[in-house]
Amino acid sequence: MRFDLMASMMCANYGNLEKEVRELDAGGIDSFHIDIMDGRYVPNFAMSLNDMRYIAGATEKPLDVHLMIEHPNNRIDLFLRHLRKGDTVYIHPEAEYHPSTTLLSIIQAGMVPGIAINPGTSVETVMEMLRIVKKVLVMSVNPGNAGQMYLPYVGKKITKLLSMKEDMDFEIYWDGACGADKILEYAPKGVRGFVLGTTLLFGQNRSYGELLQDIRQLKF
Ligand code: S6P
Ligand code: MG
Repeated sequence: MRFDLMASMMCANYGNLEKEVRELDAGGIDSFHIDIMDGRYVPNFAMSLNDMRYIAGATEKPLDVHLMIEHPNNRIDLFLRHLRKGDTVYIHPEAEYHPSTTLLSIIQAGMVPGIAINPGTSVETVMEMLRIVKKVLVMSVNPGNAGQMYLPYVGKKITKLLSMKEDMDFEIYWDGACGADKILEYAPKGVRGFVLGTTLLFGQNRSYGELLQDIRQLKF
């Protein structure tokens, strides 16, 4: 079964970021998930522009940039100029007056446009944007922190999005509290990728290569 695995780099060991990137890369991660926060849209500061630039320069794998910032369009150029064609940029529609304009900037720069949907955000409120984006990142925790509990009511929203994805031409990705149980349940239903943080990948006292191999060999 085909599904992508993304490493949530805010959970990495910043004491040796180069080693972390190298081991994840060699261990078979598909892309690096970069959680950019501004302390306003979410109550936290995680990664920022320099962290993203460093990781972009340390790997040839794609980046998956999750912007949890207010009005991303104001300075989206700062991020886009350091990304490669084919990298993904997610915005939160609630954080922008004109999110479709921001998505257009991402498309024009050659990146893959995405929206991130908070647990409390309904599919109906982002419907038109589903026609523009290629990726939908479903938040199964409230944005801002790693290590939170899964919010089960998100499941119904994923079911709804799964029924729309072919027609509207987007793929669904999972972000938050992703354990093996979630991959076992949702990859066969059509969720295309999973962001891995403290629940399944970081702080486990086993190598990233072994952990990723275990996930790839899950018995569906
Ligand atoms: C949350 C962020 C996520 C987390 C990830 C951590 O604001 O967007 O990408 O870093 O969910 O994973 P876990 O397994 O610690 O919840
Ligand atoms: Mg994220």
